[in-house]
Amino acid sequence: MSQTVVAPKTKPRSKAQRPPLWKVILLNDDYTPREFVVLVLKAVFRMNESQAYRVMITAHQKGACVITVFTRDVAETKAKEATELGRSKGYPLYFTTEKE
Ligand code: TYC
Repeated sequence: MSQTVVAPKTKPRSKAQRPPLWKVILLNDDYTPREFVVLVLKAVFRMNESQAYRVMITAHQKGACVITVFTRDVAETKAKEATELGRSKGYPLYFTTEKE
């Protein structure tokens, strides 16, 4: 006897279940030392050395680099935390957020 196996319908999750995501963006500046940018990326965004280095060098060369996406609250908190780490050392290091 042959049987037709029907794959379960996978309805896309409704918008209500998928909160909009916000990008956290690293902006380049002329003063913050590269090593310090890498340190902040590792500390705040839990990146390893090579991930952090790649993000830093991309921002350095292109002016900005998307680091990650989070819900709005988390994105804003992380961006603020990272920006404040730079500020605490007197650097103009800046992280911003943008709706995806
Ligand atoms: N441009 C900085 C320098 O040359 C390093 C840097 C890289 C700063 C990325 C910020 O987001 C940044 N020292």
